[in-house]
Amino acid sequence: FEIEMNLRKGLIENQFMMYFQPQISGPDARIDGFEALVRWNHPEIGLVRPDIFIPLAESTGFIVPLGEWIIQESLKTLKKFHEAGMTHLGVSVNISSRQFIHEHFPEMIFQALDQYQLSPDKLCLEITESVAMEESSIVLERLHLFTKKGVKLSVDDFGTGFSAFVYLLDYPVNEIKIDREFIRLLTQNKKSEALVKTIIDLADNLRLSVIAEGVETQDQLGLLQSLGCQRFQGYLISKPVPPAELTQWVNKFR
Ligand code: G
Ligand code: G
Ligand code: G
Ligand code: MN
Ligand code: NA
Repeated sequence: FEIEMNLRKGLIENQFMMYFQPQISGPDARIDGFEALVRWNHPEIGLVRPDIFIPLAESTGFIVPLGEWIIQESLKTLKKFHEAGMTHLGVSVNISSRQFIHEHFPEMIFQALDQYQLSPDKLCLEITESVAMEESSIVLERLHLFTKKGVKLSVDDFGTGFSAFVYLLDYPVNEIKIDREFIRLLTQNKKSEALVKTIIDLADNLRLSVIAEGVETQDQLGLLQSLGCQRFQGYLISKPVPPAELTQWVNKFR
């Protein structure tokens, strides 16, 4: 209870911050978007990682107001780039389960896009495989709604849900994000290479875009390129950075 109070106080007192991690694509490695990643700068504890407070925010329902703030900050940052002429850039935002199925979630998203006058296809919602696969009519209904409106959908941590890939045939999603654990193992053994190749080919066959996350070395990048992957995110390119640094970064790699 006390921690929940702290989270709420944190939002009121502006202790949350958004960091952004560049995503690159194509042979000339241009930045085409960035993933929004929330941070909590606690006055006593210091920087608290989202792994710690997101599950708590989920279980208490605080994820709903926090999630709305995250969307606002992410679209505000994207809008600044669009106003500076970089209208090709998009933003990917992580959406947790409780948030995705919340009654007013779609309305909140469409209202925010409208407020910032951003095209829906410049927003990508990252949901985890377990949310995407949930046998719930509300999830499926919403995936269809967002797709109809042009909002992009990405399956995050792809491959960790031990899923039957078959759900991808029925679900309206645009992108899969290969989990960084597979990328970590990629150059270490042939089995993970085969697995990653299978995921990339599957995405190609289903006309889905594919992005590799957690790319840390030039070897991983080279191997992924040879396997047909064209979008990348990871420390090799840049760690998640605050908005001011993202601006410098984008200007350098535009
Ligand atoms: O930023 P970092 O790599 O430390 O993130 C750790 C975890 O927290 C990841 O699983 C990520 O998806 C999740 N996360 C980070 N930012 C957000 C956010 O804005 N919303 C939600 N729901 N999860 C987030
Ligand atoms: O679950 P999700 O994919 O949203 O998590 C993103 C997390 O991955 C963030 O916590 C981010 O800080 C982290 N991350 C981003 N790039 C790298 C990387 O190259 N290596 C590792 N180990 N983590 C990364
Ligand atoms: O030092 P840091 O871990 O942020 O650098 C990660 C990589 O990001 C660098 O090795 C470099 O390839 C790339 N990079 C290039 N310019 C910038 C920049 O202005 N900011 C950040 N964060 N990364 C950059
Ligand atoms: Mn993510
Ligand atoms: Na992930």
